[in-house]
Amino acid sequence: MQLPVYSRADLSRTIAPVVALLLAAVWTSAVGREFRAADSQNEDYPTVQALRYMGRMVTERSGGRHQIRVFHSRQLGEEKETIEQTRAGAIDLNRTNGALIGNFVPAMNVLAMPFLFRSIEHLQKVLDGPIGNEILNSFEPYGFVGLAFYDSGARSIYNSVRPVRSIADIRGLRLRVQQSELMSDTIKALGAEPIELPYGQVLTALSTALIDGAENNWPSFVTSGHYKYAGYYTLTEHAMSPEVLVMSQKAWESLSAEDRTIFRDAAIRSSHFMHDKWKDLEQQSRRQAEAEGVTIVTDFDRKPFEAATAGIYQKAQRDPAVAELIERIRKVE
Ligand code: GTR
Repeated sequence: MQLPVYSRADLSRTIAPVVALLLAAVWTSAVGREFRAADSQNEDYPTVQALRYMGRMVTERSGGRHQIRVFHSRQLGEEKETIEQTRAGAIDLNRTNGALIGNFVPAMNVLAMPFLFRSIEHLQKVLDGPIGNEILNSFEPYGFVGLAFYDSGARSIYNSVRPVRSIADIRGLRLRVQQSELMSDTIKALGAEPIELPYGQVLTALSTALIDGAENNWPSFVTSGHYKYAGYYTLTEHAMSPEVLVMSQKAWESLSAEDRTIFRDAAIRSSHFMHDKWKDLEQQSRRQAEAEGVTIVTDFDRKPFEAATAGIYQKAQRDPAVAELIERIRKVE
């Protein structure tokens, strides 16, 4: 048998790319780098603090190799765009709301369904149990890696026109919603006119009466300044979509197995760190809104609100996987 004869040039042509690849692998896992994290909330918001906490932990555990640089207040763009950039690998980490990432990850959209959870405790039980874990593990086919859930409480409707005490009072109000078909459908089902706007445009839209109101949790309502223009807050608690921290596939693939554990672990710890801060801010925000004259409507009949969203379930349940997930969530005691 004749063995092929390689010239020196042939050999270096074959070996050079292999060596380059090996060097790149050693380089990325040993040298480390800065990871860019996006958050649409303001500098001191609990999710932003949690990302910083995670960053400190990652730096410490990686022996100073990796850093997380947190871009808060939509410095990297509005949420919808940052999610797209994360999917493309241009942003490494993104703390986003369930309703927004739900445009890509079907199970996250389920978590944003109206009146799905009986209480925050019910939601927490689902997220902390096997279903939560399965959902976090379902991100990869859509281009993300789910790392941890963060608190977001319940979302309620607020407006500047009148106190909403019954479903009839919502009729005709122009309410801003997140850029999500599900959120638009929900508000439409309740009889209002949904207006999809990025978070960063809501304050101006309220102050110029382009919209009558919006819907959000207590901390967002207050820290964004919306409460100054929309003095009627009704505790509809119609959605409890949690926040979630995702990593881009590209960044994830650049990590060694050991570093992946460091990131995952730090993300989970950061969500625990945030939990207490969240509870405090929720109470504090509600107190502040009340003290500054916001009318809070708590006595109203939720039943007609829930009944009005039945069509959303009919539509979603056409997908058997979604129907099954909804049923499993409802059964969690
Ligand atoms: C907040 C959430 C943000 C953003 C915002 C919104 O509760 O933390 O990520 O989604 O709602 O309404 O746009």
